[in-house]
This record gives sequence, structure tokens and C-alpha cells, in this order.
Amino acid sequence: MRKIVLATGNAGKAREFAAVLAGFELEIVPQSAFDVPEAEEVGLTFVENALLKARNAALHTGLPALADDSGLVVDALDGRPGIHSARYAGPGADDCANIAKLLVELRGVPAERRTARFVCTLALLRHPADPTPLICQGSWEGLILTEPRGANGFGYDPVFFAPGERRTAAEMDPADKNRLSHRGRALALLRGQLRDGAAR
Ligand code: ITT
Repeated sequence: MRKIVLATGNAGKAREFAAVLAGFELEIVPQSAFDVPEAEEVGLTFVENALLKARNAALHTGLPALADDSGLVVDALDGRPGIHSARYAGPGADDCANIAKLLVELRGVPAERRTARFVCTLALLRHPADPTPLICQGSWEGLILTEPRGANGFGYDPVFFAPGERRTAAEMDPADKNRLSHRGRALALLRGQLRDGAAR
């Protein structure tokens, strides 16, 4: 496989993909290079939405497509914001508004019950009707702080504390985050599958 379209409009994700897939024998073209309309994310799970995004990009470009559906799953909130992570505080909500809503919902929840994980599902479709997509999933365990720390990354990174690292995802340099993160882990699995020739 040579050229594939990356089905995301999220600049933070696109930066991480570019870093992790650099040097791999793939030419990754962002879907912004084509007039791909936004996919309707009507699935109830990360895997359904990743497939919808990849299929939409494959349909509109004629290229194999790789999509990511990801989010933050917080135990004390019964898994919210989950698949609604991008627009948790409402349509068009930015990262600050989403973080603010999360912190309000977790007000009063003690440290030991603030467990959460980032999850990432990748879907690679060779063509829109591909009956055997490659699916790879990764997760990253952490705790939600009571206030933001750090300026790197995107999304909920400033409130996601990685206990093993003793810092938030937004306090890590990009290489460290990519090594540990849900997206980094899912991409490592995908690279393994591609190396084994799974995408032929
Ligand atoms: P695309 O659908 O165009 O890829 P999106 O941002 O709408 O972009 P999702 O529906 O998958 O994508 O939502 C993912 C959200 O989960 C994202 O906007 C962040 O709020 C959060 N998120 C995912 N990965 C993250 C990470 O590595 N660090 C911080 N927040 C993350």
C-alpha cells in the first residue's frame, strides 16, 4: 500500500499521526487536501464511528483511508464524555469549554475515584466496500486533575495525569506522549499489521 488518506479534521491528531508514521513506506495525505465532507458520526461506539469516517473519506477520494475515533472515558461519569468527547460542551465547543465542563461534572469527586482512560480506535479501509477493515485499538490509563497543567498536546491533555510519568499529557514532549498514548499504541499495532502484509 502506498498512498492513503487520513480521515481527520483534527489538527492535533494529524500532527501525532505524521510524527508516528514518519519513515514508514506510506504517503499519508490529509483529507483536507480533498473536498471531503464531514462524516456523520452516528455510531454508538468508537469502532463504528472510526469506520464511518474512513468509509466517507475512501468514498470521496478513491483512496484507502485511515480514520481515528478517540476520546476520554471517565469512570465516575459512567464513561462520559466517551464518543462525545470532541463536542462535550456543545456543538462547536473548544478544548477549554470541554475541559471546563468535565471539571464541573467531577467537582467533589475525590482523587482515588478520578480514574479515566484515553481510548483510540483506528480503522483502515482499502476501499469503501472493504469487508475486512483493519481495526486497531489502544488505551492509556490516567487520573483527571482538578485544574489544567501544561501547554502541549490538545483536547483533554492538560487535565489527564499519567501516574507513571508524574505529569500530564500536556506536560510531555510529543515523542513521550506518542510512545505512551492510546493513539501511539493503536498506531504501533497498525504498523505491525501493515508490516505483516495485512493491508494487501
Ligand atoms: P475527527 O473526527 O475529524 O478525527 P474529532 O476531534 O472530532 O476529529 P473524535 O470525534 O474522535 O475526533 O473526538 C476525539 C476527541 O477526544 C478530541 O477532540 C479530544 O477532545 C479528545 N481526545 C482524543 N485524543 C486525545 C488526546 O490524545 N489528547 C487529548 N484529547 C484527546
